Amino acid sequence: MKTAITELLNIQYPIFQGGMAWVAEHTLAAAVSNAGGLGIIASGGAPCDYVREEVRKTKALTDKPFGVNIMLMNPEADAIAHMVIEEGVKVVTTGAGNPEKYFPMWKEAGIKILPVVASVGLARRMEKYGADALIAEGCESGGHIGEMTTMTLVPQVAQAVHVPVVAAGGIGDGHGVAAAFMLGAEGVQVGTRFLLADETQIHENYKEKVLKAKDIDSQVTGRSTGHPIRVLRNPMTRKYLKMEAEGATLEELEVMTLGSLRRAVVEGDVKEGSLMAGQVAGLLNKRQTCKEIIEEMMTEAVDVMEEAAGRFCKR
Ligand code: TUI
Repeated sequence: MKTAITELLNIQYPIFQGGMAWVAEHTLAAAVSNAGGLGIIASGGAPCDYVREEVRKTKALTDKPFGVNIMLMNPEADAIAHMVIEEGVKVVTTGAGNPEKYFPMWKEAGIKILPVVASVGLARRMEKYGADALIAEGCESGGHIGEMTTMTLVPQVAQAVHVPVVAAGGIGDGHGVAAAFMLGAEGVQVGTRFLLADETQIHENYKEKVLKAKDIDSQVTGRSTGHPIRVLRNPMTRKYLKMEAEGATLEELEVMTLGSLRRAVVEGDVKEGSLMAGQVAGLLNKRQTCKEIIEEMMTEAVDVMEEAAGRFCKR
């Protein structure tokens, strides 16, 4: 399939793997890139040296393009922004903030810049500063989210800018891919479905929770802190939301969540850990390789679009 995104990045399929903190490391990113999508290494809150090592390990596993996601609330975001230049990374995505101060040096280095945006305002600003494409992420996503849904955000961003748009949030099968294209996207970013990929190194307990999740099993914690995070409900979210409703301070809430994503991903603590996952988790029911995920989603998307054209468009 050829779209503005496959052309821009020289990849086979217009599917990105989301840069999920603690999850998106070299085995996952390399498997996605080798399967023809765009694998992405996450920085999350990790130190720069850790992310650099992940980049080097990914390079050893694939000669295809891959990206690095810089979570801008990471205290070492500045160092990581320089590291991607030193390591010759070709594609950078950013999240949870405004990356414009890094644009001049990334452009100079020839890096393709794809900020994640959750609003039309930031989308316009990123285009003005020279973003090569935008990832419009709706609040169906797991992890840190904005206010808009994918259904409403993607067409508004696509209409507001001239650069290609990648849709993210709630896309877990070929129907979602087809829908994203209909909304004006030229590509999709998929997170939650890749939690179930054989190549992810997350704890089995986490995968089981995603497999068992139903449609309404995610909740948003932290709205009162200004950093809303979508996670699967568990004893930790119940305690957190109760404290939040009772007016707990930012400090009290932070103490509760500190290290909670690591607890879930690495230790498999599905009771007190933070199980970041999107609303699409209820749709997902099998483990597959990255190659199977990508090929199945693309085949299904093409089938859905052809079938729809035949069914709805007879003149
Ligand atoms: O970044 C994400 N999702 C994430 S990051 C993450 S790691 C984390 N762990 C603990 C606490 C906080 C984060 C887990 N999930 N998605 C991209 C994204 N960016 N979603 C929303 C935004 C966003 C929101 C507001 C981007 C920019 C923005 O405004 C920036 C501005 O200054 O205008």
